[in-house]
Amino acid sequence: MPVAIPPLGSYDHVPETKENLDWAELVTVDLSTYNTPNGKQELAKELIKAIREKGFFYVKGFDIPQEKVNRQFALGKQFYELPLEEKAKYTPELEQGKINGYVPAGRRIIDPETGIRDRTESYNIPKFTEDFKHEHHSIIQERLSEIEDFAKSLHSKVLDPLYTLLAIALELPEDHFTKIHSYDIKSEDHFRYMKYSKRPAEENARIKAWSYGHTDLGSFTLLFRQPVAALQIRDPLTDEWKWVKPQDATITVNSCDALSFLTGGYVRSTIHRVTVPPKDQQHVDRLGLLYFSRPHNHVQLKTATESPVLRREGYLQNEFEKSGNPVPTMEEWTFSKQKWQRNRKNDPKNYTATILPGFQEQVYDKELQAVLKTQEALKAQEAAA
Ligand SMILES: O=C(O)CCC(=O)C(=O)O
Ligand SMILES: [Fe+2]
Repeated sequence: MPVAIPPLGSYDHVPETKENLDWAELVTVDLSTYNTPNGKQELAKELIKAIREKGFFYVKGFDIPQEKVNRQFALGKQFYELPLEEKAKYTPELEQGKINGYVPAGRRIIDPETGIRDRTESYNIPKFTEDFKHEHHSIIQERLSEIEDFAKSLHSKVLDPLYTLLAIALELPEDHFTKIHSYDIKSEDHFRYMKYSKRPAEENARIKAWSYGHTDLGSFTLLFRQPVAALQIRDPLTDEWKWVKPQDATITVNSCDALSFLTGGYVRSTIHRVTVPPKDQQHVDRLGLLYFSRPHNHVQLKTATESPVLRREGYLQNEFEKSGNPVPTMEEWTFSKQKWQRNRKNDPKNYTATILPGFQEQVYDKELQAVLKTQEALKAQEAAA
């Protein structure tokens, strides 16, 4: 007899902050006009402007009911309520750069001065193709077909339209980017439930950010609206940190490293971080729902010089091409960066390591830069003594 699946329960989002934060001004791309005459041309212009100028935008009108989104939040919440030992059974070999499964909290020092560690847990679910094994805790396993449908609907209803619009904007064949992101071929895409547990006020007062500034390594990251303000982007023009406002019924999207490589830097991979939430939201956990879209593993990350736009504008080489180094495949890039992310520990020199020849990482937060400098100087003194 089949065992009944326990009900998910409803998911209530917490109230938004009342604080008047310095919000980023981001464009909303409304996909409900995608199939109207001229719709694609207009949206393509909006999209390319957004990812050239800010690297972040909102998308709405994508025909996925909020109820389905809320069920995913409810599922994430249920999973994170499990005891640590249960969740830890699903931890992959993180040091090898693997990330599918459970990534426990406390692996990163987020305040090098005090040694305070992160409280961030992730659960990553790869594509539903024969390339990936799906062995999950029963809470996830029982809902796997629902998760599969949800992940695939993100591809067909959000990502495919965005990749088509990008191709139109670059005057490339419309399927230029959808072809290298199609669902059935192997890529390291993943769907993620992410939880930042709340912290005591005195700890929040000491910490500068819950995660430091970084860029994402793939093509587009989708971040479902959740109300706890904490995501900040570094404005590419002014270098100021701006808060990203949770907008109803939207997904926040950012363009990432791979798209920047494929367009010779024409598209931005914008620096962002998760900072300490405003005071009126520090008493709640912050649960996120994300999808990381990436090109197929075998795609070589070379500039699409066949784009008339990139030719006219003179964006014809990315970092690897400019430096004369081998241009990596997406697979090489992914695992090199993921390994670096997991192994940099608290050693100042690891923060600015070369991920692959031609691409060096940077520290994007002034506060972290200062602390790392001091630590480096202390180490040098100790070595000399
Ligand atoms: O939780 C967020 O708002 C952003 C998370 C993020 O930047 C990431 O996981 O790469
Ligand atoms: Fe990110």
